[in-house]
Amino acid sequence: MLLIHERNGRYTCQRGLLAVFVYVFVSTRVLNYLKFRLHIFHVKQFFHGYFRIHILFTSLLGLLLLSGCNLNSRMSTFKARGPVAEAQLDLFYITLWVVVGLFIAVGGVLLIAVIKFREKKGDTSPLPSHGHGNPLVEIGLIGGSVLLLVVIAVPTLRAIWFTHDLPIQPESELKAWYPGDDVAEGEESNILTVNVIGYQWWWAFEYPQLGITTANELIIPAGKAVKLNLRSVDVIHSFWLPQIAGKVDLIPGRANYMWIQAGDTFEKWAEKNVPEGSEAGQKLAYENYLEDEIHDYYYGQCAEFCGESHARMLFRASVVGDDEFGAWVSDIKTGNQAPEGMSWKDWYANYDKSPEVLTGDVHEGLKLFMGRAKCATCHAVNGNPRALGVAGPNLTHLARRYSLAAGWLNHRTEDGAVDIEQQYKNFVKWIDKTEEVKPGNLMWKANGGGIGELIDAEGELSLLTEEEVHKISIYLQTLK
Ligand code: HEC
Ligand SMILES: [Cu+2]
Repeated sequence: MLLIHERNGRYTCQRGLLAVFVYVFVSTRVLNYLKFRLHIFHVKQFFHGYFRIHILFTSLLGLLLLSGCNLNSRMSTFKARGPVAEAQLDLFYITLWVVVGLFIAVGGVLLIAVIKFREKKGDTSPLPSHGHGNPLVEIGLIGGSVLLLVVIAVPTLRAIWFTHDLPIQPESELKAWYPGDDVAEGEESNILTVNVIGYQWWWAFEYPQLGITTANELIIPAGKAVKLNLRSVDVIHSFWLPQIAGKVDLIPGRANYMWIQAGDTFEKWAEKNVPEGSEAGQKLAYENYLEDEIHDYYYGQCAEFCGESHARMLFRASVVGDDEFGAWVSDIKTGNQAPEGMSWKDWYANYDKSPEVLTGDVHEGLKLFMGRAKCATCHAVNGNPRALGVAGPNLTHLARRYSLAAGWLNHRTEDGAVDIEQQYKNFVKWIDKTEEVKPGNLMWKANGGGIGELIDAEGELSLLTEEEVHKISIYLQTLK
């Protein structure tokens, strides 16, 4: 049970299998040791009993741990929610069935041979004759394997091409669905592009056609193809959003790309569902399909070991409707206001000349954010003209996000709201115990610039106090 509370089911599964493996390995070793070192292998009775318990225990352990393998989780590749993941899942099944067929054929022959030709009590007949060199069998086996390889190769190549080439889909072009009028010139006939940039241990998502940047929570429109340019600023990372698409690496100095799509286009959906009724009725049914099955919250993860906190380099994706997407873009552009409805100009006039008039947790939190705590040297908040840092995630509308620290701390309720109390706790935890939450991360220690290295006027280490952490967290909660 210890293992089964993990964040997204995947670890539980892997660790479960690992645990069974380790148990079997270690116990066989121990058994061998006892047998040969202590010369007690003649005590047949003992081992007979032991083996029974051994097998029983292994199976029970295996079953218990496998029950943690949730094929229905937000990270399950068996619950494909878009054409790319579907193509990959289909390929998996084709390969699986071919291999299962092979297993049954080979295993069956072996089983028959073992049973039919085994030595019976009092059997004195000579060994059965060997039959190798039979041309029919030899050619048949070669031909059979070639055929099976072709059966696997054809769909594999087709899937590789399908997932590699950007799809030609007029309904995915920005001009066909994007509700705003702020698309960069010449981009209207292209599909939405997101630059995914891997950092140790978080993700930046830039939308160059729309002029915005966000971090760790990707927002994409339902039913539209999206191009992802995959870049890394440090080491190799790998973008993996299991329900939407398989992994592609982000390699320094190499321009990889992929396309993803959450949900089918109308045409594809209609093909699968053979809809009846008027066109308007069909469109409505299609909208419902997007709403019910595709608008959702998806889990992703870096899938290439990239250093100390690799295992905590997750990300999330929200798939939303076209209008919601448009509204989100314009909100990110507008950015966040200064506290209590002040203009940034007024706020900074006070901050520069008489900061003591800015009182209360929110103002004081912001003063710390801009000043002593140095948050703004690494973080940008759109709207705030002096928060322009780029070494860390962009924090615009941070309080609307459902997670923190690249998906590691979660504050989303089951029904899709932000859990305000949990969010506060997560902010405090992250600022106060950054290093514990994500070992080695570059916010805590960054060549003297991190918040684990703050110094006072005398040059002595002077970490943020509990009171200061509280104020900053209260301020962060206003970034709605
Ligand atoms: C030296 C640069 C640096 C400083 C200074 C810094 N941060 Fe960070 N911050 C980062 C980096 C890098 C990350 C990503 C860490 C990770 O997930 O591995 C981060 C992550 C975050 C996140 C999580 C964002 C997300 O999208 O999940 C928050 C919130 C945050 N920082 C707030 C602050 C606050 C508040 C301060 C000031 C007290 C601060 N940071 C100071 C670099 C910095
Ligand atoms: Cu990584």
